[in-house]
Amino acid sequence: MDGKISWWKESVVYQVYWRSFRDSNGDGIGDLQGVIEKLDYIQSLGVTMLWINPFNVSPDKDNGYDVSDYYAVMEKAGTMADFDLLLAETHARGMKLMMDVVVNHTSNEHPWFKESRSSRNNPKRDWYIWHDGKAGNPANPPTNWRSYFNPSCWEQDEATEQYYMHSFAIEQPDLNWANSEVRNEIYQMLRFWLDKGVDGLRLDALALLAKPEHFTDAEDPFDIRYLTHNPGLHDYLQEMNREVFRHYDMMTVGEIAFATPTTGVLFVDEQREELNTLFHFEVADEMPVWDMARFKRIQKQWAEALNGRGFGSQFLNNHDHTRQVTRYGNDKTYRVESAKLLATMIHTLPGIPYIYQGEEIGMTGVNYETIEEYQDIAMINRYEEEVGNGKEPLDVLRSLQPLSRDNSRSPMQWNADINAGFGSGTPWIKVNPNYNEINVELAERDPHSVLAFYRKLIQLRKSNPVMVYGNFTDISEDDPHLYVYVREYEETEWIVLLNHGESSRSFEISESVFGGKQLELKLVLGSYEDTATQWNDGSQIELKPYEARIYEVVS
Ligand code: ISL
Ligand code: CA
Repeated sequence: MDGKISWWKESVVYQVYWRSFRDSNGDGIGDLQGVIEKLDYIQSLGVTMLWINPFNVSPDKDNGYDVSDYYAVMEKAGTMADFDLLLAETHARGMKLMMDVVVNHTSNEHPWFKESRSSRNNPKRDWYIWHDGKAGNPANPPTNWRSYFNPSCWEQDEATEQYYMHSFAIEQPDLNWANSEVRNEIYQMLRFWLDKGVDGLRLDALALLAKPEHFTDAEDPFDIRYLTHNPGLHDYLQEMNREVFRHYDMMTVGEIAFATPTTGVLFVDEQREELNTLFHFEVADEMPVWDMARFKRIQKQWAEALNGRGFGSQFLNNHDHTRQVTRYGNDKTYRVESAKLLATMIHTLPGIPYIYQGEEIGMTGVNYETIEEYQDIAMINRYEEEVGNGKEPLDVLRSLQPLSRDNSRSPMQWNADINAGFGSGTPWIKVNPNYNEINVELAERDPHSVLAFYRKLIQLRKSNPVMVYGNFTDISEDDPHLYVYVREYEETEWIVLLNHGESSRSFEISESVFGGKQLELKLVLGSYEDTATQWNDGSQIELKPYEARIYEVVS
């Protein structure tokens, strides 16, 4: 990897889903003051940047991803003064702050949309995507396209009889990025926040900005890739970079659904001047259960595509997915071990590591008993659609639970007090009943906790550029349980060994990989306590269930 050295590549990002983090005023909803209260804790992890989910004014149909005023803070979150304080206090602790901006769509209550829908010749009509019914018939939606959250991405509007497009909920109409007035409004809004001192932007749903060239039916409406990667997308991003990004010392990460290594590199190639980094979803959206062979293939292909050209990200879940230890580890017998293993992997693979709040104590997914306890619009809409199609309600509930977005949205578990220490009011979403056993307070007292291990991993990154800039070579090939790879930077060579399995396994480090030399390894970090610090006997390395080790090659 011979890309340039940059501060943002050395980031470790902690994602704060503020409404589930800490409720400072007892109304049951987390808020910005709550985040401020916990900044010392966040700083104690060693992370360099916070990603705060959207907090702009919003009717909150999709937890803030439906913005009705980009220039103000929603009441639930607090005030602009709270935000300014959060930013200042974050900076005072030597950390940076990344905002989450939603520019593919607004809320249907945004004044722009209210104007746009008011008449066919309103000056803002063209700010959104309006179409006649199919073949001029107002009774038929323009195409058979689905939205992420509904059976159709079209909603007919009574006032003018036309349909508007919404890639997500009905209350989230898509902006028309082909209109330069829209683009300029968005750039101005981004500058407003960057001028305040925001250090990074996580850009929501970016792959959807450009709309399909032809509004014709899809062969398979369920394969919603047609909503993404349409012509013009890269022109918008290059313009955004020219108009906004390059004028600030900042970091950008684009949420790029359906990016493959081949298409993904186009967003982050340093020569192209679009984004710094991206999230791809070949794991979190597309790999429902752990699949070692598939995961290795994904990592290898991305590492090859990005090598020397651009920089990626590592995460196994965000606020849209089931928690990683539940989905990709074992959240029962091996909760602690598998949480440490996944953490080691995310922090040692190439790319910027993202920690989703609670992951650092090994929080697990939830299983609410009834549909009423779920809050996620994606889950609720899908439930209604399937029950409406005649399926058995309980079967539908059971089938949607494992991947419900609410799995990661239950309140942060601080201690064993009421509501897990989240706040005194009834939480907007139920706490996970396991908070008596899994919480920050307990983890702080245990030197072998998942939390203690995260702190070590994060510290390592700060003093070892090999973790950031090192080349990546998978030396485990198709072993179905063991993942072993080498990172190499300047004079430093590290070997990472991961046993993603529930029985002990051994690995023979073929010396041919290291030019036939007699290997001597020094332990950098191990997830079990009793690991010898040296290895030089030439025999196989035996790994316990879910064990993770990092070695440095000494000679
Ligand atoms: O949630 C997903 C799969 O579980 C994703 O496909 C996700 O819906 C998609 O990546 C877009 O997500 C982002 O934009 C949405 C918002 O609901 C999500 O929370 C956000 O991360 C609409 O703004
Ligand atoms: Ca609150």
